[in-house]
Amino acid sequence: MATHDDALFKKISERLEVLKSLSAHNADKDIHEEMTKKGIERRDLMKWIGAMTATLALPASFTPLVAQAVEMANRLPVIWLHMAECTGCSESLLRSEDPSIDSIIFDYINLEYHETIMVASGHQADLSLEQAIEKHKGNYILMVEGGIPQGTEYFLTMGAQGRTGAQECIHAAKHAKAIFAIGTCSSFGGVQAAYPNPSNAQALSKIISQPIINVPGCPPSEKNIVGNVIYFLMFDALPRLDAFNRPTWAYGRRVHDLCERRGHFDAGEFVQHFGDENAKEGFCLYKVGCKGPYTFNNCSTLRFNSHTSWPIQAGHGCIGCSEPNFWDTMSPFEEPISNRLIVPITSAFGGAGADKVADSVGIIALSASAIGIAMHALLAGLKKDDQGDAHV
Ligand code: FSX
Ligand code: SF4
Ligand code: F3S
Repeated sequence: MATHDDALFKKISERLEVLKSLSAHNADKDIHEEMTKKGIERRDLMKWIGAMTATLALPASFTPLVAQAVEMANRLPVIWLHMAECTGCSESLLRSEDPSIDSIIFDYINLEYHETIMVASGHQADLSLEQAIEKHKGNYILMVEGGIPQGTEYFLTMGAQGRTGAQECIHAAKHAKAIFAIGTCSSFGGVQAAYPNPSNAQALSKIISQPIINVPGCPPSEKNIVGNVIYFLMFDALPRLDAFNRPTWAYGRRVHDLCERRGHFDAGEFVQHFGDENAKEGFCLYKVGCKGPYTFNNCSTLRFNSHTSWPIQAGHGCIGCSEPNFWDTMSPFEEPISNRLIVPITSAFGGAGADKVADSVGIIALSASAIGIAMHALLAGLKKDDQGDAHV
């Protein structure tokens, strides 16, 4: 093992020792027993842990550390707030009908407050939130789902005291150890913030001033939510982030890079219309609007619903759901960007112009490397301003 890995291994081991000494929520519970109760065999969990180790870009020799972090997930208090959204992020994770390993682990953490699944309501719910904040001051992770209307209070008030969403976020963030914006709405505004954004919905980063880890996707995959929890348990620190504050272990590559239809893209084999012969052959969906070349996410390898499927496998192109402003910049979703008259300049990659070239001189000319070079050049040119917003 290299020296760097040795040092990292030691650091994580020390962190896990500290975790061991902390009091555990439901201390009588054991993650392996919880898995067995839900019909998950030990070897399936070990397989999941091996895959998670690789997903987090850690060497295979770190697998036992990831296993320990999973066992100690009940040491981590989490407060989860709901803002303006469809609750798809929670649903992606909790799927009570057929719980996945990810959802069982999430169930096992110390989820102190989550409005969708808790019994309390009204004053009782307010009290639960206050008690959770007080009890875990400085130690809890705050997860916020949904966009947050700003300056237009009547669009989102919550709880018995009628606090606005923004007030609730500011209040809960004050004593959080780390803050995750779960989903595209919380990370970037999402569907609420789509033009004309009548509720003036904003990203969490516009509401609070602390550092935020964005975990976008509409919804994000359960692996990206749980992976961040595991990462935080092991490192007690923020992961490496990209220009949009997304962890690079999850959002470091484009959907297109590892897409199962990529061979067809390279060979110039495209679905021309939904339902045509090429669709039956599983050809590339670029010409029916796939935005995989412009979208940074790991769905092509991790997939959804316990690795069952993902949008492109199901036959629809990627709509770019983990990118800022995707409702405005990536739509119409079933047309390539080149078919538009105007490319909005607010897009992260707006104006790349690569597709225009593709459609007029033949898609093969738009080779993987051509798009890759364009994307890397644009990303390298992204800067963060004083507010931490990335722009070209
Ligand atoms: Fe829905 Fe979450 Fe989309 Fe938003 O996911 S799946 S609208 S990202 O906040 O509930
Ligand atoms: Fe896959 Fe879309 Fe890229 Fe085609 S354009 S290879 S369907 S990501
Ligand atoms: Fe979203 Fe595209 Fe993945 S639409 S789920 S980023 S394939």
